[in-house]
Amino acid sequence: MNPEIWFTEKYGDDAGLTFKVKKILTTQQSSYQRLDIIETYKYGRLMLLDGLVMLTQKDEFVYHEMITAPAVMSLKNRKKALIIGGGDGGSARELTKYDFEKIIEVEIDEVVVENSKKFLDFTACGYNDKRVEVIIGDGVEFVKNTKEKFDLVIIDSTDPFGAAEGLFSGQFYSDVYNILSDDGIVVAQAENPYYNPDWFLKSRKNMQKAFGSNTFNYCAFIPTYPSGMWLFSIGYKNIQLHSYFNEELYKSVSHTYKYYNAQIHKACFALPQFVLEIIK
Ligand code: AG3
Repeated sequence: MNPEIWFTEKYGDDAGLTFKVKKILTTQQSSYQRLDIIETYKYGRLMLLDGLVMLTQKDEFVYHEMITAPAVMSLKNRKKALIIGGGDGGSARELTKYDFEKIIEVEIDEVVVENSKKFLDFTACGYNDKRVEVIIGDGVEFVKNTKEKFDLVIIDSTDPFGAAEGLFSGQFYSDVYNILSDDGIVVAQAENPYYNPDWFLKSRKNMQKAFGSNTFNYCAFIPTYPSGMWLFSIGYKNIQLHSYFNEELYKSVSHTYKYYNAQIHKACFALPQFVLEIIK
């Protein structure tokens, strides 16, 4: 008899999302977290950190396009980009679609980068581009200490506890503000409004402490994250860029998108009433 194996990510004590597992590809304990990469029937390969779904092969395109494209289309300059976290390489892959001169990724956990290269070539292919430099280290420390300026900072973190807790703090966002160029933009994944409205609010409030009314939120639909509705926080150093859309750049890369497009660029900033109530 071949027993069926199912994996469930639990959302608290009484809900969750379950996948039928074809194969467990690797299980490791790093200094920071437990990593599992599994092969599922419906969603292809899945990366879990501490039992939480970080990405699936089938729907990672939504998250990685949406954590990058809306900001990139509003940028004036595309010299240097910084990714904090993002060890699977998906955010780096997206940024290599554009003409950035340099893309630095600061990921705390080498085990995530190494195993992504081994098992998740669909995201780790981002690392093949020569403009991408990976620094294994603490993003909080990097942002505090670097003398460099960046046009774009992407905060591609896990949920806000353990290794990622500092990436949701007010001090961190004010350090990010200081390393942005004059027309710089920051984007952070900001959790979901159903199961973790407090985490979402923390992301928004703390970004607001540094970026004030230049802070906005937008959403995207990612079936394998808790509730399927995912929020992002975005902060502009120069508020005029919130309404700037780089038509020419969009035309040159739009064929590479599977989720993002010009309509989504506008529409994603429209938030449901219950989300507006959370941030009121
Ligand atoms: N980072 C955000 C994942 C958060 C999902 N949370 C959860 N499943 N409880 C994903 C990293 C992809 N580069």
